[in-house]
Amino acid sequence: MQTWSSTPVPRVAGEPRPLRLFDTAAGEVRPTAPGDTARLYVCGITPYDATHLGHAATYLAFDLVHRVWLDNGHDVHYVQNVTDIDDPLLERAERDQDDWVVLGMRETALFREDMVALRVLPPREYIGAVEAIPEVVEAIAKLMTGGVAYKVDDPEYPDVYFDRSATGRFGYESNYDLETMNRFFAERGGDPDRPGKRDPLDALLWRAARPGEPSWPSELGAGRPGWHIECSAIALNRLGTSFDVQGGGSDLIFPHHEFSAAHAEAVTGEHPFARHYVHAGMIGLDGEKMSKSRGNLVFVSKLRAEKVDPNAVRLALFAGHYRADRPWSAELLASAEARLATWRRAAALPSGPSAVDTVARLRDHLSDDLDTPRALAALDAWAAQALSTGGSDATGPTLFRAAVDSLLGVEL
Ligand code: 5CA
Ligand code: ZN
Repeated sequence: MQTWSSTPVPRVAGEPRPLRLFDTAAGEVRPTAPGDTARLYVCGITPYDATHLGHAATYLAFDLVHRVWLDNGHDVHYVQNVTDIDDPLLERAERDQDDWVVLGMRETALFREDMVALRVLPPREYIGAVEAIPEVVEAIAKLMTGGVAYKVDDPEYPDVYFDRSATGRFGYESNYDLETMNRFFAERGGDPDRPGKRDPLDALLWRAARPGEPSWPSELGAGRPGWHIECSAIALNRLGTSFDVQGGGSDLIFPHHEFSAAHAEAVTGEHPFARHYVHAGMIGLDGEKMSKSRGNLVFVSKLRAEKVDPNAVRLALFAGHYRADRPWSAELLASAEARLATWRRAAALPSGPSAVDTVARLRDHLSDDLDTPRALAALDAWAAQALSTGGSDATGPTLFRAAVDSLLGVEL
């Protein structure tokens, strides 16, 4: 699939700091330790509706990971998928009498436009589930050979499932107890009551063709991929095993990332799938998680149509910590717009205070598990000083502007 374009990110003077991130599996903030090439996988959208501010917040958090690694001199191999075949897409197409392929293409195109507008650096590889079907089938075939994937005993619909006990480590990524796993599995697309499974928590790998549903011929029989194996195969085939960061929103901790890891580790025999599992908090509106199923959505494209400055959207979402569940509100946007205007006035001054220490603090805070609230406070302090007492350093405003652009992705 086509990725999207962006302007290059210039290097900013000063010393970079190694990036530390909270790892869900370890339950603590740990340093990332990429080689020359940092390897990042972030779960992409299911394109049955427009991108809302919850999605945007998650991609913006990982955009900061991307930018901090670039600042640290790494080449970043960033892979993202698009779940362009799955139940929600088929259900929406059916409801709206639309073609699921056209729906997916339309919403994916809109997502790319939204990401460009929000100045999100593109992944190097942007891969659709449909185009990855041959890789998914190959991975499932390996699991079948290893005896950890099985067909249910149903002559009509011989779906293929994954035996969750395959690696002996199931649960290491989420650290959830069985009761929590059961709850989230049922809530988030699992099918605990499907007859014929070895264990209610075993996850679907390959769904045998049903009348009226799209399907692809394969050695497993005609069908379509399950959800978790899609991300295992796409990530493994491009990043290899033990890549640096697997990312997504916290609603993907279980079952999605637990199973993506378990599938991949059962395919390769190697642990871990990813060295860090990093999760962004949920953006809410009016006291509830923003979600397509609840319908309480603020779309990025709608804000763009209202001529809201995308740089203000970035600042509004960065005003809270990426891991915190936090609400979107008109007040949040208004205060981000005010901050943006202040920073712009300060950056336009012919001279100001030195920005060297401010940029060092910006790097310190971002490298400390993307602490954007403190990063923004450090930048506020420079802008306030520049506008009140001024300064004679002609490089101050230019360095301030360059660092805000490269590290936060905000154009002043
Ligand atoms: N296609 C799958 C991942 S393989 C999927 O979850 N798609 S999605 O469209 O439902 O979500 C895309 C990304 O946005 C995921 O990382 C998800 O965790 C994140 N996300 C969804 N809702 C919110 C929200 N309210 N706040 C923050 N992130 C969210
Ligand atoms: Zn995924």
